[in-house]
Amino acid sequence: MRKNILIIGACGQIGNELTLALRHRYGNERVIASDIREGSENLMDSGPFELLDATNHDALEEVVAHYEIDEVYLMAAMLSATAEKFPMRAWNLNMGSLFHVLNLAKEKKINKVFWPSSIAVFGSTTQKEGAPQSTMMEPNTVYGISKLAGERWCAYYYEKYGVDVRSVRYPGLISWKTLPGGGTTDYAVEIYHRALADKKYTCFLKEDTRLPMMFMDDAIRATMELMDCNPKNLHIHSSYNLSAMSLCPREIASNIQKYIRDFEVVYRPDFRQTIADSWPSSIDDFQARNDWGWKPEFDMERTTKEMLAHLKNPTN
Ligand code: AKB
Repeated sequence: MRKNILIIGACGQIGNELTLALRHRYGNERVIASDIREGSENLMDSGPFELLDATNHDALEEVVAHYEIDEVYLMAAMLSATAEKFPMRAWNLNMGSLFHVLNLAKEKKINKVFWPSSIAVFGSTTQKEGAPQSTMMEPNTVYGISKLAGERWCAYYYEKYGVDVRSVRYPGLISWKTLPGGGTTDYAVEIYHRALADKKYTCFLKEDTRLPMMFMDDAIRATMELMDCNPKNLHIHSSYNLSAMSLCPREIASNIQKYIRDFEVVYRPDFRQTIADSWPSSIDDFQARNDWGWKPEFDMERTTKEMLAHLKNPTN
């Protein structure tokens, strides 16, 4: 099918890989990358790019009209750790951009929307192991509050205005192409970089802090599979729980030590420990498996092999 796609926040950790994957599938010219700053050469050189502030409604509307956009993937967001430092800026970016996109869909200027939620929607009153799809949700981070509010607005726009908006609650994402920024799960990427660079890492979470994690290839595939799914099969219009692994820093470190024997990690928890402690350690993604056949392919062993191989030789 011929369609034009806009990625907002294309230079971020997920946006970058998603843009490249969508360009591979739909053709470079049909996938328009946009961000508030320029990104990697790979992204900038492989197709159209627009400098775009996701909170600027008129600029967004202009890009949508100019490229005759059918689908928007709204990946711009301020993540959990940075959002604690700038609560109002985080709220304005995370919610303002979502309203702009949902309203364009309500006005039939675009047909379909993808918007990412997060495990941050859960809080300390949610059960720690196997957090269910529908459960007690009392997030106490700015980011988590914005994601939970966003989920409710997505469901509202679907129910009241028939907007086709799809979403997953991403766990911490492990990737080698683009660094994450400002998240609580960022340690799970930094640890691989430091292991290769100087065989030492100072981790900002305690060694036994277990959180839901996923390798980026799985996350991209999940996103594309959900967007491909026949709407009749989808029963969740807020956001789907999505799961692959449940890992703690000590486990990742000892997995890396299989390949880099003298790799050392010291643990110096900072303010991000409180955020991590409020999140579940694992997620029940039964509904995603049931509705659109979700199944992860990467476990910790495979993730570590991929991370070390690609970071050693990024042209692989
Ligand atoms: C973060 O740590 O803030 C993100 C997330 C879990 O949504 N990676």
